[in-house]
Amino acid sequence: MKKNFFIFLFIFILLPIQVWAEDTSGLDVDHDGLTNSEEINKYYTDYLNSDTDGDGYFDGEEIAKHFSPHAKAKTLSQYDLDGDGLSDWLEIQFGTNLNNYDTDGDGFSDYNEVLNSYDPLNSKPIKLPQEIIIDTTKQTLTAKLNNISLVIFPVSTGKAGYETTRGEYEINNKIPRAWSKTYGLWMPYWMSFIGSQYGIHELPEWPGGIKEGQNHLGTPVSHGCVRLGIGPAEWLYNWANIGTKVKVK
Ligand SMILES: [Ca+2]
Ligand SMILES: [Ca+2]
Ligand SMILES: [Ca+2]
Ligand SMILES: [Ca+2]
Repeated sequence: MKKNFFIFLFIFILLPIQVWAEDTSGLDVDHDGLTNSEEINKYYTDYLNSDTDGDGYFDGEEIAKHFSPHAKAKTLSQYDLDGDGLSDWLEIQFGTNLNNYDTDGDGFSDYNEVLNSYDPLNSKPIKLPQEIIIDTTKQTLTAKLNNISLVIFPVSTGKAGYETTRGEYEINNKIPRAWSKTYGLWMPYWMSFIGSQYGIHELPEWPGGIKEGQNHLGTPVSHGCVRLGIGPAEWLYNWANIGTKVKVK
């Protein structure tokens, strides 16, 4: 009799409780468009509150529109839940944990790993592929790691008659401050990618210290090189390695 009771207890009470408990992760109890599991394990939102940051928009709606469900009027790119320097948007792209600054537990933060092109999901020092995309139509340069866009900068490429040649290349040399004999000017943060003649560099400087204006960025005015602004040129120079792929389209 006692044995039958326990069988009864298991089949009709404990088993359904167990099944119910397992199933809740796939449910969306607050009806905000995210499953309980996504809220608990991926986005760190309140699975019992459809609007975690109280801004009037559902958590799922915010994620779908690239807004942060944690902060009012901030996009996922503008918010950094764990404060490691890597935005929630990039954490989602790389598959790292939004709420843990060191997802793979190797002592290096997700931000540091991505900035130095290491895989933030693997505790071994594995490098991810870098790529630079130069869009001559949009006049932009995009730095990609593992095919994920890290940053987009405005550039100035070759003007009519001197167009930067489309194609696939790679960085073949880096010089912190190169001198152009042809044009008699300095090209800070020089990285050549078409032979030694064409490269990416900061806005040129004339002898005497006069620098080409920032307002040229976004307009093709160069003789074929790719000009970057103050700040972005240094960032890219430090980020890219010799051998980094460069695609001009
Ligand atoms: Ca939900
Ligand atoms: Ca909200
Ligand atoms: Ca972060
Ligand atoms: Ca790490």
